[in-house]
Amino acid sequence: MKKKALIFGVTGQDGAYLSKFLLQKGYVVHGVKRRSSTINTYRIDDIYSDPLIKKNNFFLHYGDVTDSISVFNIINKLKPNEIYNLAAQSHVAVSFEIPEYTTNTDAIGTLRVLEAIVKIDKKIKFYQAGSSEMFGRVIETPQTEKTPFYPRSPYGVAKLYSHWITVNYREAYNIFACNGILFNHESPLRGETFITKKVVKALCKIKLNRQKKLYVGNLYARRDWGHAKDYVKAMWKMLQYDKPEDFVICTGKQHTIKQFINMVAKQLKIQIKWRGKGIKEKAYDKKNNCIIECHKRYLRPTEVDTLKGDCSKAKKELKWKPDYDINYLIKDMISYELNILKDDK
Ligand code: NDP
Ligand code: GDR
Repeated sequence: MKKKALIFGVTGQDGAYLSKFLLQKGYVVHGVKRRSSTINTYRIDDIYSDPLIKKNNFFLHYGDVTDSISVFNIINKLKPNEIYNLAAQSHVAVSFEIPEYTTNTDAIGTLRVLEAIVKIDKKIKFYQAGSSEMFGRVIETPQTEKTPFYPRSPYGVAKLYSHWITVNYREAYNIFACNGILFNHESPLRGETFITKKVVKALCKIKLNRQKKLYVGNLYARRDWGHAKDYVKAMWKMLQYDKPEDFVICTGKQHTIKQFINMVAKQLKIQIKWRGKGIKEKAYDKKNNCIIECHKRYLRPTEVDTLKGDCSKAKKELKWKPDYDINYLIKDMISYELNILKDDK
């Protein structure tokens, strides 16, 4: 019998990579998509045309983690072996604008899934998409599974609730529930408003004279960026481990936003020079045109200044390590973007 997986958040970046990964492992994959007025499945549409994936192994269902009825009914109907809860309002800056919705989805959404598991079948394994944002104003560097949390946004606080409710349901009901504490991971399928995608897309367009300028926020925040392809593998490994535990997943290397921009510019062979300080800092090309500016609209009420993880536990116990470094990540993102721009003249 093939294993059956259910993914909440299947239409997102990680949902797309995880679906493909599980299908290649021989799973039957079910995904939950939200109803929207425009089609929101572009990241997974190619699955249907992949000859390696048999058509009757991938199914989509309408649902929403803010709707207990849909959560219960889908789990009850499918009775999957594994559930991956990737559903979230995942943008940290946006969580300050819609804090109540973010909490309902990112915190109570997890409770709804866990409660359904306990009521329907305690043998269902559960993965919760936790975040390095829970470390927030970091208490120590690098961050491990033992580092105390200090979230700095409604998003981070909501994810922290999900972390602890997952631990609590594991201990109270003896279910196989794991928290991944994943650091930033990116890919060509990253949402358009996250900094890596925003920078890669804009600099590709600037290179081809299709855009003049990019506006960003804080250039000096530091992030530990990995590739989503590596990170979905870690999610799966957590559910195959012999006991349910929580794991930090990261690369252990950090860069500032400014360093990331410089690396993208270098790969695209755009020469840039930085001038000015603080919010007035700007980047100029070799003809002295200003191509990057900072704008206070992209600053957050409270910022997470630095994140750098230590994934020794995952390396030792799950035999997981990242295969891709930041240079490959940037190369992958650039080549995807240039390909789209080539077809989109
Ligand atoms: P995305 O924003 O790309 O995807 C989020 C997914 O959740 C989308 O499929 C979205 O649907 C869905 N979703 C949003 N709200 C609801 C809801 N109310 N009910 C059901 N589904 C909903 O995020 P990523 O793929 O990057 O991340 C996956 C998960 O991992 C998220 O929970 C995120 O918070 C977490 N995470 C991500 C990290 C990263 O660096 N990428 C790091 C650590 C944690 P739609 O397409 O319709 O919007
Ligand atoms: P993050 O990712 O908040 O870490 O959350 P994001 O790419 O949004 O920001 C990273 C850092 O870049 C700074 N920044 C900007 N960010 C955006 N989005 N736009 C800008 O113009 C800009 N300029 C500077 C930010 O201030 C921040 O310091 C991501 C999400 O995927 C979460 O869901 C996930 O949990 C965490 O990563 C780990």
